[in-house]
Amino acid sequence: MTKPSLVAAAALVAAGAGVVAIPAMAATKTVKATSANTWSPKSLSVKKGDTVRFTWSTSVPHNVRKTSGAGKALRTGISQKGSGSFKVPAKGTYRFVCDVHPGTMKITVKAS
Ligand SMILES: [Cu+2]
Repeated sequence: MTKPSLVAAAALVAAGAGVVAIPAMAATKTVKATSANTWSPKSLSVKKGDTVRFTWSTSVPHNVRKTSGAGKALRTGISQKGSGSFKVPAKGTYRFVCDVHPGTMKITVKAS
């Protein structure tokens, strides 16, 4: 190989590397139950592929249930201490509630 062709090959490799999409690292976002029987935060923005993890450890029992959005169902048992995780499969809007406190413990998760 002559030197010019090496340079051309290197340029091609560099150009190719530029168009390869580097997947973003999937993140886990945590949502916690508060003593006021709300989720904190009350709304959340995530990326497709992220995991939303709900946790609670309070004097009052809770659970988490997905009420809308794509993907698998999520419904945990009701207990004073527990958790539930949902991997967001696609862009869109997802809603979750606690069945014990559906009026106050609801959260909208928007995935982009
Ligand atoms: Cu609750």
